[in-house]
Amino acid sequence: MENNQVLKLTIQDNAVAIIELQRPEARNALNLELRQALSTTFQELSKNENVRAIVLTGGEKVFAAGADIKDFTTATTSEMYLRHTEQYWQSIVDCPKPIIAAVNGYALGGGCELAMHADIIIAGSNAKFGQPEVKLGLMPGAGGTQRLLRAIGKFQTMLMVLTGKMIEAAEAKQMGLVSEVVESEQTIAHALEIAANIAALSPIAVQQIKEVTNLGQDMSLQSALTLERKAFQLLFDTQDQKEGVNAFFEKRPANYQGK
Ligand code: DAK
Repeated sequence: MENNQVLKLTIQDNAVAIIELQRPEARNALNLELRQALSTTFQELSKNENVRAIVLTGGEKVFAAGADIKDFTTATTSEMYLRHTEQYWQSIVDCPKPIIAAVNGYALGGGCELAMHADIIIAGSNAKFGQPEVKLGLMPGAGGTQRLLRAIGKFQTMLMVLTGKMIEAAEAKQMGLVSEVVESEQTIAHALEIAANIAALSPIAVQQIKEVTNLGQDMSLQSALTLERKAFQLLFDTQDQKEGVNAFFEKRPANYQGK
């Protein structure tokens, strides 16, 4: 377990890592320190062979209330540009391992954008999603307009980003913004269960599936289908693929080594 002031990292024996944001006094607002810590942690976990799936959570009460608004009070355009905060988000985008967001309470602005960097979103029934930047005379800046658009379509996106309206968990599920809604006390446990299931599968297959699914949504269908087929073929050169097929016929659980 690794602790710094704004984030707690736990790596379990089952190859599941848990990242918990820890700025409760500011509703887990993403200040520079927290963004840097997230970035470094995702870089470390990407390389750590003992980690096969990652759960990202803000804990029981709040996921994240967005960027730290204190960082915006006097900032000028050139200061904002020179902060290059996109580099911190990029470490999450580049993480090849599956990320499961466990969202309780508010996921607003950069918090909603952070959740959308995950591959699976488990929401507690108390979760609330929103992009309220417009109410601050701003707009989403870490993918809010574009990731929402791809997840829920133009008209639901426009309603959220133009009004700053908050969406409850059940509605978010209906829209396609979350994968599953569970009782709030169960959010983290359920995300951990899904992560454990994925961590027991072949990490090479899992990572190929993540990569192809994410890349494919911005490609033409024909190119994406070709990418998918090539990745499928590539898996035949892995020991895990042979192990998976043999285990099926031998009626035993597969033991995937990631080779
Ligand atoms: N920043 C800083 N402090 C925050 C905060 C935030 N986003 N959200 C809450 N806090 C602080 C409050 O100021 C308060 O501090 P004290 O007064 O106790 O010192 C404490 O947390 C508790 O907040 P509340 O008293 O307001 O708590 P409630 O439970 O009543 O309400 C709330 C919770 C989350 C509904 C409310 O605090 C709220 O509306 N917060 C602001 C939400 C918001 O507007 N978020 C969007 C921020 S803009 C970019 C990347 C990302 C972004 C931009 C650019 N680049 C890569 C370029 C992202 C932008 C944003 O997210």
